[in-house]
Amino acid sequence: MLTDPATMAPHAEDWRKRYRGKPLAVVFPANPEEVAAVVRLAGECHIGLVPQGGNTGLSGGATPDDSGRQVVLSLQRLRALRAIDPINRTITVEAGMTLAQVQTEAEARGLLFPLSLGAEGSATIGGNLATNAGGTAVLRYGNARELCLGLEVVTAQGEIWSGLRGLRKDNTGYDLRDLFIGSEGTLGIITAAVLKLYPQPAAIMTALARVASPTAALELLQFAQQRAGAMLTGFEYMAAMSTRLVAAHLGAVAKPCLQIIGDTRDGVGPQAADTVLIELSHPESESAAKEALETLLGHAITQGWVEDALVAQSGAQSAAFWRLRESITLAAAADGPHVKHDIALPISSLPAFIAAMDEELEQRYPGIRIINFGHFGDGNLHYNLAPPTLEGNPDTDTRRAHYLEFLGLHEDAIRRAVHDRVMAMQGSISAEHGLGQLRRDEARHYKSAVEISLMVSIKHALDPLGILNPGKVLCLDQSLPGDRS
Ligand code: FAD
Ligand code: 2HG
Ligand code: ZN
Repeated sequence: MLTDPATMAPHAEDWRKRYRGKPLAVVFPANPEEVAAVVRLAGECHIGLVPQGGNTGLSGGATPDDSGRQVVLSLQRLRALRAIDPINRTITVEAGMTLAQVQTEAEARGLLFPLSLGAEGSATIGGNLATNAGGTAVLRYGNARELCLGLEVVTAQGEIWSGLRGLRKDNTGYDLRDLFIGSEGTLGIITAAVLKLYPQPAAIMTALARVASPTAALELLQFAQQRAGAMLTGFEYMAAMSTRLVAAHLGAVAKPCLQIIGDTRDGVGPQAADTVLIELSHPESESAAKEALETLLGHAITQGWVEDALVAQSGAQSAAFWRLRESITLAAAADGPHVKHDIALPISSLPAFIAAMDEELEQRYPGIRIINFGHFGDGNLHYNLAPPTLEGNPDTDTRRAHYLEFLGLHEDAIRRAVHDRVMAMQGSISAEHGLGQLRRDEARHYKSAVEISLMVSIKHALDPLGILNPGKVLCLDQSLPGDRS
């Protein structure tokens, strides 16, 4: 247990350093029984518990408030591999095991755990399930929910529910597993999970393609799905501004990709362009995978959807393409504060949304930088927005102050404009990062009174004392919304 503010500091703020709380303590139980004992004690003392895994969440869900009355409950010591069944293709791990470790354990047995995201070295399986994480392979394998067969959960009463079943089918009443998945630590504490494994594909081939427009990207997606079917395992979109930021802040990462993304630093080479990263996984061979990808891109070039493309010639080149994609968040963080969005839309609406939203924001906020990228194949965009840059070459502090001033004036209006359009187009304001504290009130604004009331009823039934992650997802102090019914 930690109680010293200095040693608690890394657990008291989120990855983006947007939220900082004042925990009473940070506790590190070693097994489910100890987690249960902590929960019972918290119930007796009416202390809020904030579950925390790798603390890589992007919605402030794992950050305590500043009341000094919340305890961070870290799952990091629960990291055992409990069982693996290669025939049933399941792995049972404790919640604090990192996603990368689960991937490694599967790989060591010739199997694949397909969940994949930029923070996988630190993010934990418990956090992945609590947020129902998505990432870059949802297109083929689904999100965290679809990769989980069973759970072990400590309830708000401090009891242990063992639902560690490795079954593909189980219709025996209410699905408690699915209730806990995506509940962001507000209904129970996940201590272990049974996860689905897949055969390793014989070959994985990636390509980077300059696309003429979001419409062209959609044409390419449709064609790739039609041609490659289940072999299409990744389809990521990066609008020019996102790769431009990587080139500006992480030049070495962008360098191997400049032929496609454009040399954005010295004006030499092609102009910055929108790019798509495509991944095919082939059950037979590398040559078959390469041929399939080259044929697909050849057709796309003939059709004018793709202007230029590079098929990775080695594992290292493929890794370089993925590094570009996964560095956008880091480059944007290095650039400074910005407004993050994690929206989902019907895939068919993506080009129309991008065109209309870009136009509206550019008109309202001249110079605004649209860092739009994401899991295009899932209809999930990270439509992030950074303030206009300052003229000249200001030092970091001046730039940061300018950005903060812009966001102080406009952040709420920008968020509302984006979310209003998303909702008008039958989308969602969070595809994969969850509500946490960042989008809690936005969700309340858009969801119907019926939906909020059902969510409140579930929360009251499972956590009547309100000790699990208070203030996240739902605000129980507020009356139900009357603005939408
Ligand atoms: P934490 O941040 O510790 O917690 C997240 C939430 O889950 C909190 O509400 C917390 O209270 C709760 N929680 C944590 N553990 C438990 C538990 N055992 N039981 C109950 N509740 C718990 N996310 C995506 O979906 N897709 C991406 O592609 C993606 N890429 C990312 C890239 C970067 C560079 C970064 C920094 C983040 C990215 N994320 C992405 C967000 C983040 O990595 C995921 O949300 C991840 O699933 C969080 O795992 P964690 O262990 O860090 O959870
Ligand atoms: C990704 O897809 C992550 O890279 C992070 O979900 C998105 O930085 C973001 O907004
Ligand atoms: Zn994402």
